[in-house]
Amino acid sequence: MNNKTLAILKPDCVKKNLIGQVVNKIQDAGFKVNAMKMVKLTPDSAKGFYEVHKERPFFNDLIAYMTSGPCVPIALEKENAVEDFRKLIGSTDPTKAADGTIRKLFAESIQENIVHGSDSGENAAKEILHFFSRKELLEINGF
Ligand code: 3AN
Repeated sequence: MNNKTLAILKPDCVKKNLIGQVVNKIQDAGFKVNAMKMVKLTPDSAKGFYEVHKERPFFNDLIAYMTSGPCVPIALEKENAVEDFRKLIGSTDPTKAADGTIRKLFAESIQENIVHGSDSGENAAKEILHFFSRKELLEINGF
């Protein structure tokens, strides 16, 4: 699958009232919104989502931050979605992100970095199903 990716507008994005501005940037870059909702992650759900990082020193902080308020997962569609979305958001560390990228424009720090983007087609499929059921995806968008 290379035409879908999962974005999450993270709790800092929601708190800073930037949902609209970030969604605008995403749509202006040619992504189609397939499905979208607002959720507050539980610690278990956040730990499951970030399982790959469980040995990293920042894991507990990451879970605390991702459960600190609501976030907005968005299933996106575009040719070459994973790679193009990661280009659009810029480096994990906003001080290293290229000019014009979403993180360069809006992010505070390496942790509070506004938005998540899947890192592979395989993970995109898993991550979309973390937030949206098959039934929901079918009802919403005929997946
Ligand atoms: P990306 O979101 O750019 O794919 P990952 O997957 O390496 O980056 O990291 C997942 C999340 O973990 C990041 N979005 C960020 O919130 C947090 N994170 C990554 N690296 C660090 C770090 N060195 N210190 C604190 N938080 C980090």
